[in-house]
Parts: sequence; C-alpha cells; structure tokens
Amino acid sequence: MLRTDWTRAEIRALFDLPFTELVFRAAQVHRAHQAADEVQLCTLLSIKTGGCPEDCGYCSQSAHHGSGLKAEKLMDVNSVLSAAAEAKAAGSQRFCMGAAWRSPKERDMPKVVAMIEGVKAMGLETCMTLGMLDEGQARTLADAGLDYYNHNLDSSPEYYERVTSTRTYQDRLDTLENVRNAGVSVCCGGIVGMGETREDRIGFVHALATLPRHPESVTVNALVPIRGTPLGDMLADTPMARVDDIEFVRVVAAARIACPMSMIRLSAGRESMSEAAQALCFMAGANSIFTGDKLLTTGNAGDSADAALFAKLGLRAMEGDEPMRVAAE
Ligand code: SAM
Ligand code: DTB
Ligand code: SF4
Repeated sequence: MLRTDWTRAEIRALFDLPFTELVFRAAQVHRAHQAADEVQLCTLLSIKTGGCPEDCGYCSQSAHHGSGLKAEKLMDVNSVLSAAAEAKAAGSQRFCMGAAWRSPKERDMPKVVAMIEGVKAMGLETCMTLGMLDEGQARTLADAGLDYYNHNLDSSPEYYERVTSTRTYQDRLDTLENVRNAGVSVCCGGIVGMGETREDRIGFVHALATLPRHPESVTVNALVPIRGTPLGDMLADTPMARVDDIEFVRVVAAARIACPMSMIRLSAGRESMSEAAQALCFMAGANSIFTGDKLLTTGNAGDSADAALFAKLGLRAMEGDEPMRVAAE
C-alpha cells in the first residue's frame, strides 16, 4: 500500500502546489492514516558528547570545528538510567540516546547494550544514534532489544557532499540497510536551512520516500546555527539564507504526503519557531516532538512551553505504538 516508487517530479509537484492546497492535502493524508490530535513525545540525551572525528558542517560536536564545546567521555550506565527515569516521569514515550561517534567501538558495546536493556526495562521505547553500524553491530543492538535507530540522510544526495566530507550518502544508506535487516525500526530525516536549494529539499524528501521501506520516524530539523561551525557561521553572517517558516512547513507537508504512515518529528530548531509556525507544522502532518529543555548540545522549547502549546492547540500526548510498527505486527 505504501508507495516507494515516488518520482522526483511528483515530489516537485507537491512543493509547487499553492501553500494552502499543499497543507490541506497533507492534513487529509494525515487524518486518513493517523490520529491527528496525537503527538508523540520523545526525549534526547547525549551519552557521549563532542570530539567527533566526522566533519558535518552544522555540528557543534565535530572535532574539526571550533564550536568551543568540551568533549566528554561515554556516560556511565546509572547516570543514563536516571535521566531516562526523569524523562518517563515527564511523560515521554521514547528515550533517544546520541553519541558523537563515527561508529561505535567494540569496547563501548557492553555499556551501550546495558543502557538499552536498562531503559527498556523502565517501560520506555529505546532509540540510539551512534553513527555508522556494520551488520554485526546492528545485530548486537537488536539483540539487546533496541526499538529504533536514528541515522539521517540530512539532505539530497547532491547537497550531502557539501555538508560532510568524511563519509558518503552511500555510507548512510548502507547503515540504514544494516539497521533494517537486523529488524530495528528506522528513524531517518534531515536538516532544512543549510543553504540548500528547493531542489535539494525535493531530493531529500524523495530519498526518504524511495527507501526500500519508509522510515517509521522521519525527523525534520531546522538548522540551529552554531558559531564556529561552517554552516552556523554562514547562517549567522547571512541571515537572508534562513529558510522561512512557509518553506519549512512545505517540507513537512511533502514528507507527510509521501510517507503517510510514518511519524514526522519536528526536531531541532523548534525553540526559535513561533507557536503559529509550529501549529502549521502540526496541521501539515507533523506528529512528534522532542520534549525537555535540551536536545543534544543545544536548547529546546521545554516542558512548560510545550504543555501550554498543546493546551492551546488541543493536542495530546500519543500513547500507542507508531502506526508502521502496529501494521507490521
Ligand atoms: N553522530 C551521529 C550521527 O551523526 O549519525 C548521531 C548524532 S547527530 C548530532 C544526529 C543528527 O542531528 C544529525 O544527523 C543532524 O541531522 C542533527 N543535527 C546535528 N546538529 C544540528 C544542528 N546544529 N541543527 C540541526 N540539526 C542538527
Ligand atoms: C535528529 O534528527 N535530531 C536530533 C536527533 N535526530 C538525534 C538531534 C538534534 C541535534 C540538534 C543540535 C544539538 O543539540 O547539538
Ligand atoms: Fe559527529 Fe554526528 Fe555531529 Fe556528524 S552529526 S559531527 S557524525 S556527532
């Protein structure tokens, strides 16, 4: 039922629709497949911060840039579990753990496995994002009970090489395949506002919608400009390069139409988005957010601002599993 044969021309035609028509169609698709008043709450924790050998042009954690972020060692398991307990108490459904690695090292795996087992035992869904995985590593995480793995395509295949030089788009696709083959659900998305063109945004949505199976979760981040990173400096020095809210909502709407059963997560950049812009994103089919006042290294809207927004918009926290996982059972 879910189309994975979208052409770029079809995705382009969505972007070219009058804005209100695009949002209306996305809202229809959303209602046909999911409960449109439910929004999933996820919490992030950086379990290994900074000092990353990759050179992603947007990232505060790359050792190649001068963001000034202090590198830290892998957290101990108990500290991760207490952060997870706090997230659960705050109403979060999923706990996502991120590490600034190119890929996990063998010596780190026992701790990572203990984190997955411990967080899962609290009744939370587990997600990890640790960089590239080979088949064996994906299987180890699956055996530990990992529910989701986040690994982003970030942009179109053409723009990707302008964003990161230490790995290729194909490397990203290979890890996604290893995660899928191990039976772990996929969380995959990208960043809007890195200086890419409309055609790159079309290529990005097209890449997600033509994966062999749509990601269960799609993250849509707005670039958080970080001083000292190439893309952060570019945006801070050229405010005109900022993608406006209407174009951002178009990306959400096109992703919703192309991947009707996926969860679409409004991710980084929400802190500086107006309530009206966020409401438009929810209207266009976004149905997941990161909660709490911190993402990995940057700020987030915070629980009280989100509770107020949900009350204003009549939204409620989702409790069930993601539709694609329910359908697969
Ligand atoms: N190291 C792992 C990796 O890259 O796969 C996981 C962590 S990485 C920080 C996760 C994702 O966060 C990136 O793929 C990127 O899409 C997003 N991200 C990182 N820095 C960002 C920023 N400044 N603004 C928006 N999104 C960002
Ligand atoms: C994703 O697409 N966004 C999240 C999650 N996956 C791991 C990360 C956002 C990071 C924002 C920048 C920071 O806090 O360092
Ligand atoms: Fe490293 Fe991930 Fe940041 Fe890239 S996005 S520099 S891989 S932590």
